[in-house]
Amino acid sequence: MPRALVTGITGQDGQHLAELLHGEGYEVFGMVKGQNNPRIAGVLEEFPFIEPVSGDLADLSSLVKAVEVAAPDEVYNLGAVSFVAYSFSHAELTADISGLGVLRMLDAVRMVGGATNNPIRFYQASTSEMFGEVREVPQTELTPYHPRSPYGCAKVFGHYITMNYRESYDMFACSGILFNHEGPRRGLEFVTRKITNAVARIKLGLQDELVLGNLDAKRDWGYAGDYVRAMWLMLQHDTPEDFVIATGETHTIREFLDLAFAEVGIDDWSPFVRQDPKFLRPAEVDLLIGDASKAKEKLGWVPEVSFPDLVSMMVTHDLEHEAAKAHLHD
Ligand code: NAP
Ligand code: F7E
Repeated sequence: MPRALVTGITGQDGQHLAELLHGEGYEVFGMVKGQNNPRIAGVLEEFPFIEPVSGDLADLSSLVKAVEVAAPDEVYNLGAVSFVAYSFSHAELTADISGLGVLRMLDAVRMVGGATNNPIRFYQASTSEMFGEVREVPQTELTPYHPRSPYGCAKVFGHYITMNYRESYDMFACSGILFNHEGPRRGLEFVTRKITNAVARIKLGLQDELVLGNLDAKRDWGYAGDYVRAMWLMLQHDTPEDFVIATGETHTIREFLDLAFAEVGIDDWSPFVRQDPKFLRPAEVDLLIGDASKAKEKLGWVPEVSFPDLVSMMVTHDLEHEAAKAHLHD
């Protein structure tokens, strides 16, 4: 039975990936940060097959121990400070966890090693935020980086150090440059889930307005379930390479609002949405659109869930979830 260690198991992607790996017959070890992590109990209730191991990306010795305990064939480094807006006010923490944390995880993998005939394979969660102020449209594996946030800067370091360890130590280490991916497990701080949750609550009469920042930014939004499949395929490939994972379509926040409100029968969302400068960022990423041709050609990966189906899936989930919560309080 193959063994995988996943950091960031309590996050959106960690949960999707754990589900996929379990389905593929893996023993799944999930790294859990903190002495009393508030999120892990819920995750273990939904995915009882996950074996929790303690570890923090700020602490190399804890990572070495986690790799020793899990003795993995594959490590997926998904743990990070991942919220771009938060990274501006917590720049040092972001650099430490999302940047140096990658170096620590690579060192832990290198120190523990794995059998010589079966070295540990390493996946790094790189991001389209590295492209930032984009130098070309669409963005590919060869597009230069110009990050626009402390998060983007930390991820550029994580990306290059993964490449450097691959080239220096002959490690099977690769990065997926994933564009935004969403779904019902997305954190409420991110714009898509903030919108679908508010739309559901407005429809149910539980909330009367939705306060947002920049509505004109464009994102290439896919479904998280499709994207974790690409992570796994990268580690099954015969050579370690970096891949862009994207849908090749871009949409504004306004278009997301159109579809989300239409899903509950509201055609004009303007009376419900207010803009507040407090949600604007010191520097914005205006346009992202990825070209995943390499992943299609070499991994056979293509996204399956369309943009309208993704919005519909999230609104439907949040309607059910919010209605169930409201009944509990009746
Ligand atoms: P997420 O939901 O925010 O999850 C982040 C995870 O990181 C959580 O499980 C969190 O654990 C963990 N974490 C935070 N600090 C840690 C630390 N010091 N040590 C160990 N773990 C720590 O993020 P996601 O959306 O699943 O994304 C997964 C990865 O892909 C991240 O690296 C993100 O930057 C990257 N990425 C995401 C997207 C996207 O659109 N979702 C796109 C490109 C790249 P606790 O909160 O339980 O402590
Ligand atoms: O913002 C705008 C905001 O926070 C998207 C992370 O997973 O994807 C994610 O980063 C856009 C931005 O995601 C609000 O200004 C407007 O232009 O949902 P987001 P993100 O910054 O794209 C990348 C690929 C990652 O790697 C990251 O880890 O929406 N926006 N109004 C807003 N955003 C938020 N959060 N809240 C608002 O009220």
